[in-house]
Amino acid sequence: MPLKLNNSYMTFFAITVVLFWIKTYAAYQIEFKLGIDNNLQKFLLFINPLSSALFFFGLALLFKKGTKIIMIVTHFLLSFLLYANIVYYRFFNDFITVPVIMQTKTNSGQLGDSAFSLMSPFDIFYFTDTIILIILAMKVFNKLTETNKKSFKIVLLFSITVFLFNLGLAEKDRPQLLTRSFDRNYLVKYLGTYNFTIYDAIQNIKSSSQRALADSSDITDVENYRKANYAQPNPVYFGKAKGMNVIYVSLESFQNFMIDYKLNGQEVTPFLNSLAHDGSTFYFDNFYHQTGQGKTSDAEFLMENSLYPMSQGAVFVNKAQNTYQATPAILKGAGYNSAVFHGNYKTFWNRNVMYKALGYDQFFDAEYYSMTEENTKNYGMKDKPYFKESMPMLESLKQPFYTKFITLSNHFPFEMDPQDSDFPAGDFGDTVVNQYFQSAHYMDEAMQQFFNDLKADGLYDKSVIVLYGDHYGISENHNEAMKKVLGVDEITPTINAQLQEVPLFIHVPNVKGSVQHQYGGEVDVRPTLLHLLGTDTKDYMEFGSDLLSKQHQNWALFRNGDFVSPRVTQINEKCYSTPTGELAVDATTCKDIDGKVKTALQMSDEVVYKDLLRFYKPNGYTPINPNDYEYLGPKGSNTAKGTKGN
Ligand code: GP9
Ligand code: MN
Repeated sequence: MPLKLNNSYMTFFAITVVLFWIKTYAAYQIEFKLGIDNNLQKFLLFINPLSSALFFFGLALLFKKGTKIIMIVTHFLLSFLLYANIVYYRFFNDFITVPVIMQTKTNSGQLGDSAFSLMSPFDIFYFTDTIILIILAMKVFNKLTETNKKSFKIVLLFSITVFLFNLGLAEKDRPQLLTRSFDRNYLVKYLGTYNFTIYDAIQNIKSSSQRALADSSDITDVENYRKANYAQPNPVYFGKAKGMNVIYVSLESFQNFMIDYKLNGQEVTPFLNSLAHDGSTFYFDNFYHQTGQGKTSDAEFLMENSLYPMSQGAVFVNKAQNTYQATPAILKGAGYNSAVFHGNYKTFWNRNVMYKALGYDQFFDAEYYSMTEENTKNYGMKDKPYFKESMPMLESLKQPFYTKFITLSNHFPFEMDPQDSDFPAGDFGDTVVNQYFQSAHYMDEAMQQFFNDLKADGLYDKSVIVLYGDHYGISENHNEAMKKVLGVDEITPTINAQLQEVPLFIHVPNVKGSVQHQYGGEVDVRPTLLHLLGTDTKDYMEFGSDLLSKQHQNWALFRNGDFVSPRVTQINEKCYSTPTGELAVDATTCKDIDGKVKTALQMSDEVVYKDLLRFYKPNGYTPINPNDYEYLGPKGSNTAKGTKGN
């Protein structure tokens, strides 16, 4: 007797799952550029639609009646979600998120027209399987009997197993995928479009509930705190860079121990060393990164908002819908035009969304660079071709400009292509540490090249240049090798804290600089810079203090609540003497700073988690509207509406 397949709901269910699975996988291949690097990623891309297909279509098995119709409707809705993502991606090179849907409500008119132009008659392919299912349901599976709940339970169990297997493999390839949530592209690549949508919805619900509970009275405490902690500008430097251009450079993973470090008698970063001692640059040698899981993006956030990043997750990803009063927006009022240059794709760290909230007019991302095999490594452009190709774009900007360059070559695991490094690797028994010297040397040469180009085109004399290491490059996992690098018997808690030092350089034309020993962190750069440009920060909600001010708070906190100061260092609630590294005899010496650190983090978290800046308008500041900005890439118009820069 032939098997009565057409009599089983499970067969109809299996066909639905398989059709949908194949279709989704085909869409991944045809429509999205997900940057698949290895076989594991290929495999994950293939299996990732399965868990959501099993789960969503399995839900229909819960119903005694109308199971087929519910399955088909679910199939149509999920196909529609996929297709919406495809159309959106064709234009924006990005995936739909909850905030995008919210915005669509306000821009629906314009969006309808442009969406239509992105569709093609061949797109019917993305719904053919729905049509096949309808035909099968009517012609073949027309005599189905009842489902039973047991099949639902089995399917659910299967779906969860597949999901956990998928997530486990994804975490193996990309640790902390969900907690750090680097990039939408990555989440889709590893977990699939449907799981990504669920993840995104959960993140948004979490975020908006914190926001919803806040009201305008919550800002009062923060305002009072701010008034009490404001450090007045130093009259010697205030306004010394008025009207000048600003060029920030984020030196990827660059730690301060590298400055003046000699490997077998050879300086690793001779150019940056020369800046540190040239007498015309401020070089801060007790300056600390304060980043959390958002790494580079957290550093950017600190530097341009003078707020602390989040203790978990990246503020760029989770709080990009907040109101900010960031430096590009502030300087817009002083006639500045702003731009970011970065040789990675714009969705990484959700930059294309966050930069709108910060008020960046332009974002030159990977699409503006020749991302050839030869020019790229790891996350994107190698520093030398990156700076070379950036020059004409920088020169095209209307002055005065405020710009940020984010380098990439000195990124973990610091591997170099042989043709890019003539510098010897270290010999410390640890590949990562050994390679760090080579990639830092390459970055140093790239910086020298950039400075030479700036001098050649005259921008050097008209620009304040700020260079900073974004965060550590060598983690505690490499302490064995670091002992040898530093020539110490043990990496004590205080040495470990000192390894969080990153260099900060500020060069102001016609201002004499010098080595500065005051303690500070990334949160302090914004008031320092704004005061140099002649903008008093008194009315801005900042948590840092001007490094050049006489009233500068001489300590730096870490995002986990530890801190460093000239006298004491607190790690894990233990108090150490900074100069000796010994446990402090009298732990109360840490108490005073400890209280300040806890309050600072708590107040800053209030602002960020509850989106309090929406209730506050600094004197003389004109708020910006993130919806006025769009970064469409070289073919589109990468300019803020109404603020055309070039
Ligand atoms: C990626 C780059 C590196 O675009 O900024 O990010 P990181 O991993 O250092 O945060
Ligand atoms: Mn980084």
